[in-house]
Amino acid sequence: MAQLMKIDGKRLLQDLLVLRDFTDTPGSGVTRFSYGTQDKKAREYLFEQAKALGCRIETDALKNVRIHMPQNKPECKRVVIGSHVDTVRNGGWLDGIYGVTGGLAVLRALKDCQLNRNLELVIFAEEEGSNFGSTMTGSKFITGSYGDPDLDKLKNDQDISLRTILGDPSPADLEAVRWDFAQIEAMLELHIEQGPVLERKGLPLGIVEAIFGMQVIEVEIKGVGNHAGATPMVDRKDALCAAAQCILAAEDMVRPDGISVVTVGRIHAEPDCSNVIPEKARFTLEVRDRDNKKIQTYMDRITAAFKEICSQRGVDCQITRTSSSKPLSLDTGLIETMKGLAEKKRIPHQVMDSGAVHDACMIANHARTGMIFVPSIGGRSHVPEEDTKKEDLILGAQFLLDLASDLTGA
Ligand code: HGY
Ligand code: MN
Ligand code: MN
Ligand code: MN
Repeated sequence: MAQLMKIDGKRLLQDLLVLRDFTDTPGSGVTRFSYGTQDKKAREYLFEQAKALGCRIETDALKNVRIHMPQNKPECKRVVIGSHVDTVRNGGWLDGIYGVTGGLAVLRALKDCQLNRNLELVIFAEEEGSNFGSTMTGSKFITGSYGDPDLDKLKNDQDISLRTILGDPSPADLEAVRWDFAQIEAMLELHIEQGPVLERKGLPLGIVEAIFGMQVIEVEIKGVGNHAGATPMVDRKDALCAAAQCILAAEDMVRPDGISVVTVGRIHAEPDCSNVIPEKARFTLEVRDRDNKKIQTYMDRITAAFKEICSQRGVDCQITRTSSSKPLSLDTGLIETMKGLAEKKRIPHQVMDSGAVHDACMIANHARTGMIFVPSIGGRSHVPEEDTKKEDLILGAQFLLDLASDLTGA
């Protein structure tokens, strides 16, 4: 019976088109930061859809959301389907939200077949880290890797802390954010691949076996500000030129044909005037790989090189680590189940890594976790051009439904 259940693909695509419009940058991608107006509108829309299915909705102090099938027996083990609704700035219309709407489509299909399943749909808050520079913030509080002190440490660009944004949650509120993993049968996340592999191989489905780890540092270089016209080159201590030399040195260190990746995504010079030699330069740098030792080795080499370059230039260099997550291999038993299901349904697929991090990384340390990928057109993501073929979006959600049905004993 369960295998005959079908995803309503039209509704899924309709949900995605409605949610795409909840953006602060209409016409240039989706910008929907956690705790902002667009985030609120997206949640209201999703809550409306879930309430129409009779679901019960709980929002915790971090604004993670748990959506329970009406007949969920609280004491029974549940399969959780989760992802995020927040985006990067000028991001795509599918990253995160596709996994949430795919999960909603599964709830709808079960409801249409009057099948009571212990299934829960979860929205993880602040997965992208767009507010505070720390990815997977909501799931880090769920799993206890973040706690009360982090509410003050995490501050946005306006220097407002997470604690202020959340209205100063009490220790009891934070305690209630923690999941009782004894109740979790498995966690599944449906996501776009965000890379080129599946499209290049012409495969509609990816089964994730390992998720890269990452370390992020913030580098602040302090030189001497001065007049751009009256200061001879030999007398300069230009913070931005020092930063530029550091950034290219980091890029040179990472092999172009290797797995490790290094990215400087944010940079800011002060006072940021065309006729003033920059006194300060601040930038972020992240290293990712599937091997934690490699990440550490690169990070050690890069930070040592930065110190060397800055001392030669006579400028000061302060480095702080802002966030990190360890590489993680997902549950081998669940991978085998997913491979078996794909074979049974004759879906061409491959087992693969994820260079992007996901809330699945945090949950997988506490419960069986599986990730399903669908191809990204042109292998692009975190940009307005992010897209996936409609038939692939529907196939991924159908696979999620069949997998969730198998796991919940449908
Ligand atoms: O950065 C990432 O990998 C994820 O999109 N937050
Ligand atoms: Mn994502
Ligand atoms: Mn993302
Ligand atoms: Mn002047």
